[in-house]
Amino acid sequence: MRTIRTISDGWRFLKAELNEETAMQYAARGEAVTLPHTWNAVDGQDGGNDYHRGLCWYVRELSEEETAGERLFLEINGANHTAEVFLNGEKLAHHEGGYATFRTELTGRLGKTNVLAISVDNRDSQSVYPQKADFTFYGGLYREVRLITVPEQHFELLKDGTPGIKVTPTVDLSTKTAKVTVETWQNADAVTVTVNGETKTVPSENGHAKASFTIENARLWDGVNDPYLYSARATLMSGDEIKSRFGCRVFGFDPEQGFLLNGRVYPLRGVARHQDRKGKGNALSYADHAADMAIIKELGANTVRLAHYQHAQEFYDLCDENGIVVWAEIPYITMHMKNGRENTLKQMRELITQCYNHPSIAVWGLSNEITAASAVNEDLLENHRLLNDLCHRLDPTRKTVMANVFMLETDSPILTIPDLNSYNLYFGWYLGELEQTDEFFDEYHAKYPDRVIGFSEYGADANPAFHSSHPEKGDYTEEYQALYHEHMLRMIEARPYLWATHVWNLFDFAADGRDEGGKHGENQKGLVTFDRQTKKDAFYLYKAAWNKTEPFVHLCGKRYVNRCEDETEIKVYSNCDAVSLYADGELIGTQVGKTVFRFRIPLRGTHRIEARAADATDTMQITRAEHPDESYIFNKAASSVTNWFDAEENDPTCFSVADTLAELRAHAQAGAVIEQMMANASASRGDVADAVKDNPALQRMMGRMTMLSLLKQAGADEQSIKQLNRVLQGIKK
Ligand code: GCB
Repeated sequence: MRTIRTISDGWRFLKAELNEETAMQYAARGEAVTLPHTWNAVDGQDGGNDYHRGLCWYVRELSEEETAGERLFLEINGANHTAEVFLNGEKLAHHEGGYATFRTELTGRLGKTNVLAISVDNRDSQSVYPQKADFTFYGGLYREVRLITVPEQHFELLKDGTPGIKVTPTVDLSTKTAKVTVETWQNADAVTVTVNGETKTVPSENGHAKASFTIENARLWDGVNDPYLYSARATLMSGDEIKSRFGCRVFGFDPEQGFLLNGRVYPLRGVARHQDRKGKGNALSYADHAADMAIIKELGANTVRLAHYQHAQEFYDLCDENGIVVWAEIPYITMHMKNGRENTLKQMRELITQCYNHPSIAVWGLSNEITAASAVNEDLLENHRLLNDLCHRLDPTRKTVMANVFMLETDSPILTIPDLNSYNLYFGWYLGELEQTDEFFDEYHAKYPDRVIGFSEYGADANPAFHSSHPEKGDYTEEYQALYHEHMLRMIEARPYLWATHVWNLFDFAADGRDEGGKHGENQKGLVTFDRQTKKDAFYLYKAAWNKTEPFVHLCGKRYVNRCEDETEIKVYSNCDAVSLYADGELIGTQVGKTVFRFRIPLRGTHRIEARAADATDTMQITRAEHPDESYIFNKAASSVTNWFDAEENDPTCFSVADTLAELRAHAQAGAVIEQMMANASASRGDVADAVKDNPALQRMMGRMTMLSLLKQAGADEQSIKQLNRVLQGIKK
């Protein structure tokens, strides 16, 4: 018999860099905490990039009952970043990497009384990933900690946090037959395995056993349509038993057709998810995970990129059950560390070993934007080759992929390493114009017709408190985010070859180093707010495009109540092909179309607006305001730059900041001014600026932008822009 006991309560937490002896000595004075726990739930989310990164202790006494049984193992499902386990002062384990499960055996080390002390450390490191990334590295024992008791003869528990059972289904679509191989690891002579009602006993050689089954007429795991799960059970004579669910499916990737599920074209359209939540950090309950999955289902997505690290097993389970195809990855991100190679390989080994059986996982992500702050040198290439080979060795059934940063040249040798390609592009947000995304993929696809390409990240920040009838890049309004995604949705729909697309991000998440868009410490690219309470308009755009379950209609701009204009646009998102709009009970009009429906209505006082499509309705109230509602505007200083410039009379025969970078550069004198200014700016911006400088494709893109929009994006103040404009106005065209 195997017993699994979650030990959540009774822990003492010491936020102090002590040695284990002192930690145990002072444990009683520690704060009483319940797991899961993080010490950064508050300071990791409030901005300032000053959250506590240190070594802390969790100490707990184990009761006699808890330590009973033949063999006793401790299972830790997530300790960020590095952990050490001590039992009665003796060090039993050291684990590097904050997102995978690891176990250690306590048998033979137990005394009369038993004190468990676990140090968890999220300090800077030269060798454990992640170290540089746009999210908070919450420290803590933030997932379940369990005690597992097994008989003397038992399934393997230690190696890379293995579940002890590996199930490989191979499906022949023409005959609908699945060959299922079940492998187990144990210290016994034989194993009894049951799959789909058939039981076989097979010998174990050198601790490894393999049993094969055939399922005729297999019911496929068919994504959101029918995520059917089988189960495999393995038992030993001793009574130890383990189970795993699995799914019979075939994933295909094609440079023209994109993704195929069970032989048919099945475009992967969805979102990326960071696991954290407002007020809780990464210390989540099952209910939190389930609530996130319910939002993915409501959206109608069929894929999720579980970024940027291994997520909780509960979440991969939810993906299996709901038919959501997963991109899984390790936190090899932003900056390559020359001493980090071993850690990337270890995190990948753990990810694959622990997640192999999940039918929802389609690809292993080797890295994310790894060239953002590192050059493509031999060490980085070698690291990727090793990771890629490791993935193929441990799992020949799945493909590998990387999420590349926009400034990585498309002819970079690194793109030839993984099986599939994918880019994170933020044109229309950080830099450039929306259409440059379309151009990027068109050029890429034309240049590399044999490569499978995807869109691994795109998004724009929005604070649902901010609104505008003239949304523009950088204003953080809900309306700009919606426009941004309308463009991207059209762009994606016109390019069926994109094997997967993932909105960055489903939820706002903590990046304690950020301070923008009216919030401290948050990346606000979510379609839903950090507390999961507010779905921004862009959420409903995708719902209208993807969720086909029932007629649905959404009125945009519900939070944009006070509108200072005589006429206003009412935008409706719907999955129906006709939408009628009513103002104060009167029909304004009916429009036939797809996803986005636009109406204009005159504004006089307060109006009740209603949209109807099939039997779905949505209502809101808006008001004609006398004065602009200041609470809708973020950063008045920045927006006044635009106002100031629009009002300025420039001499059109001379250069100005309204000219594009390329126009300015083409002129000797104006070009010299710009080069000088850019050199000064990039001196203070390090690696990224360097990478931009050396990248001709990016230079071309920037060339098409006006100097004013480049300066605004770089955060230039009004005075410097005026100054430059004055200089340029002195140069005849
Ligand atoms: C990226 C990164 C992601 C960031 C995102 C952003 O490309 O991969 O981690 O959060 O951009 O919002 O800047």
